[in-house]
Amino acid sequence: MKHLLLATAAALLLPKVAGAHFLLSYTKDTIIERPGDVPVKLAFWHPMSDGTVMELAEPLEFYVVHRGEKTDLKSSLTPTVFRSSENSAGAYMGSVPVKRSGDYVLVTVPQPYYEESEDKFIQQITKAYLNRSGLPTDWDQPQNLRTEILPLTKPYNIIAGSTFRGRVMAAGDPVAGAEIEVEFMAAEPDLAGEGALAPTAKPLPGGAIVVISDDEGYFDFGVPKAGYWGFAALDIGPDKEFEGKPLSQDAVIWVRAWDLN
Ligand SMILES: [Cu+2]
Repeated sequence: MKHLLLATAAALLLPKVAGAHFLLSYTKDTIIERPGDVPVKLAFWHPMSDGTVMELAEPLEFYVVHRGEKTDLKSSLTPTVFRSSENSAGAYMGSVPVKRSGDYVLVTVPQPYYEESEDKFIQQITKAYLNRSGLPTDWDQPQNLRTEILPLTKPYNIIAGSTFRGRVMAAGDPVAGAEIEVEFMAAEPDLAGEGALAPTAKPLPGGAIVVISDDEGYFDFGVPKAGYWGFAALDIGPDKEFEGKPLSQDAVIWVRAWDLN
């Protein structure tokens, strides 16, 4: 989405701009073979189109949960820049220590971002998952966030061609009829540099890919291709206002699909 160009159209025609922006919590891999510090890039971007990057302020919270235990990672954050095909903006590099076997659930709670073209704030509370040694420990547990997508499919090793199933939650309750935008991370960030690698897919015609949750908050999506897929349930969190303006509090989850070779 080119937010500024769309501003007029949005104001005149659309009740809600279908902006496929995603807060990335990106690691090169989800399966961590060797113990050590795994680099993480945080950037607020339109990853399917390698589009506009939004300025990311220092997150309010950045932590990992492993075997139910929370470890604050904010001290690992250092500011950096992220460059897309359209612009560049502030981003962060962090690091997560992966030692013992099991799941590592990465949680980022960003500061609300002011979207000028819509005169509102956006806060994407984001989860991503790592695993070491194949031992499942935490992935199926809620993290008790203001809003989140609870995975019902193990999120770090989905078979390309199968489905991802999730449940949309806000303040601990399922959310019926939630609008969930789906996006393929067509271009992956270059962790050593400030840009992205060459895109491996183009955005679909017809705008954002959207799924709606059912009466009990469940949704599923057929994952057609290996790589990272993001799901963002929009404007469903319990916090609806920030600094006197509307707040879209979104739940984002990143999952990783693999080809069955
Ligand atoms: Cu957008």
